[in-house]
Formats: sequence, structure tokens, C-alpha cells
Amino acid sequence: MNQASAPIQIKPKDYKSDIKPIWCPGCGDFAVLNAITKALAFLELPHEDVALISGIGCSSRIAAYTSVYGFHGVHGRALALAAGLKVARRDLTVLVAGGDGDGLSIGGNHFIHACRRNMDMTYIIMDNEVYGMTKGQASPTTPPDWADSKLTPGGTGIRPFQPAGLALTAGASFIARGFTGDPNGLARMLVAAIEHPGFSFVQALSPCPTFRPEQMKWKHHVRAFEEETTSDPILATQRIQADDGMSTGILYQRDVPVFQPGHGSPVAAVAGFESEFEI
Ligand SMILES: Cc1ncc(C[n+]2csc(CCOP(=O)(O)OP(=O)(O)O)c2C)c(N)n1
Ligand code: SF4
Repeated sequence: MNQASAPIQIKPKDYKSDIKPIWCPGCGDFAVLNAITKALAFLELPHEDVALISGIGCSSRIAAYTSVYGFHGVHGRALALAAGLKVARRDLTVLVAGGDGDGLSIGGNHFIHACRRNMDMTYIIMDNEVYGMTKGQASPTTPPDWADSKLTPGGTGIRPFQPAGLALTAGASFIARGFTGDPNGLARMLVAAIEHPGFSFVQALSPCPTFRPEQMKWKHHVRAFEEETTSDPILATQRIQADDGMSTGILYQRDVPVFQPGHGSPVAAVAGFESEFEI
């Protein structure tokens, strides 16, 4: 093959921006960034065809660290922004990313409705079971007895969400759990998630060594899910409930009609709406 016809090889590093991450040393979010860039390079997606939308939090900084289109949004509203983008630009590959606080506390309502709506996008929650950016408050995935927080001395006493179970109940059509200690496995999972038509949810177990140093032991507990991916929601529910939340793999995948409304003419729509309020 001569040089003129040789395919252009996009490398993972080509998807990184010039902005250097300011995450703490050892933060799991570095591996998520690497997994995303590896997945994009594997799929050879042109930069201008991809958008990464995030909320607010340490993990949500990720939008600034890639060279695809990005929007570092508002706390808990990444999925709403992404839905609007996907309505207007259905041709884009839309990735959405943020923390467990961003996606399951303030953004929890958007999360469940995004699952049932099934628009074609990939949502990555970097789950460190804590609010990292605001210095270590409990999140909806924090274990009830985690006591190293001044705001919740003795622990929250509240049972945490099981994100995969929540996504399944809410109607997500692709559910996976990965671990930042296995960035190649996470990248493969992201390739499958991006290729899946519909709402793909990927929970990335991503340790926060600063506020949850004990999570550095996760590498000893995480293991691959023994069973094959299922499309049966009852079986998936049983497996998720029987698991301790540390098994990784694509837990559930099912073909469900994708929701993709046309955006029509927004100006005409607003004018028609306003006319209803004329006195
Ligand atoms: C409307 C609003 N409420 C609260 C905050 C403060 N705040 C910023 S980040 C954050 C939580 C971050 O935790 P998480 O989403 O889990 O991300 P992490 O920092 O752990 O990656 C909070 C409460 C905010 N920025 N905006
Ligand atoms: S505080 Fe935790 S989540 Fe935030 S950058 Fe540091 S290690 Fe990562």
C-alpha cells in the first residue's frame, strides 16, 4: 500500500487535549480518560463526530481533557444537556460522564428518565462512593457505615443505591460495570456501549485515594462476572442482587426501540406556544 492510500491511524493520545488533568495522584479517573480515548481510537471516530458532556465534580472535569467536542455543564444536569444535544445533532456520538454524586444525587431524576427514554448515548458514572470535589461527603453509593466524614459521624445509616439495579429497573438497555484497575477491559466495554443503539450505562468503579484510601484494596475484590451477558431482565435482576457490586462485565443488553425525536423548528414551536398565552 503506498503512503497516499494508507489509512490514517488515530491514536488514543490524539483524543487528549493539551490541558493536563489536575486529579490527585492515583485517582481512578485517569484510567477512565485513558479508556475513553482508547475506545474512540479503536472505533476511529473523527473528533468532530463526538461530544463529551459532563456535570460538576472531579470526575466531570474529564470533558476538558479530551479533544472531542465537550461541555462541562451544571451539577447533575449532564444528561439533560446531552439529551438536548442529541435531539439537535442525532449524527453525533454522545458520551456523558460524571460522578456518583452528580449522576445519582442531584442528577438522579435525570438518570432514571434517561434510562427509560433510551436515547442513543453512553453514560459513564465514575463511582468512588463519595463526593470528591467537595471534600468527602457521603454520596448515594456510600456504604452506610463509612464513618470518616464530619458530616455523617458514625456513617449515614442509609442503604446505598445499587447503580446497575437502578438502571435496570428504570429501563436501561445496556448495563455494564468496569474497573479502573483494568483500563483495557473498561475500553472494550466502552466500545460495546458506544456501538449499542440506545442508552448505555457504564458504572466505572473508580477509587478516590484522597477521601476513600481504603478503595485502593478494590483491586483485590474486583473480578469478572462469571455469567454471559443476558437480555433477560429477571435473570439480570437476580444476578445483580446476588452480587456484591464488585463483579465486572456487560451485565445486561437488550434491543429496545431508541427514542429520537425530531427537533423541528424551535422558533416556530416557541411562537406557537407563546400565542396560547396571549390575552
Ligand atoms: C447545584 C450545585 N450543588 C452543589 C454543588 C457542589 N458540588 C460540586 S461537585 C459536588 C459533588 C461531586 O461529587 P461526585 O459527583 O461524586 O464527583 P467526584 O468529585 O467524586 O468525582 C457537589 C455537591 C454544585 N457545584 N452545584
Ligand atoms: S479528590 Fe478523589 S475523586 Fe477528586 S481528584 Fe482527588 S482522588 Fe480523584
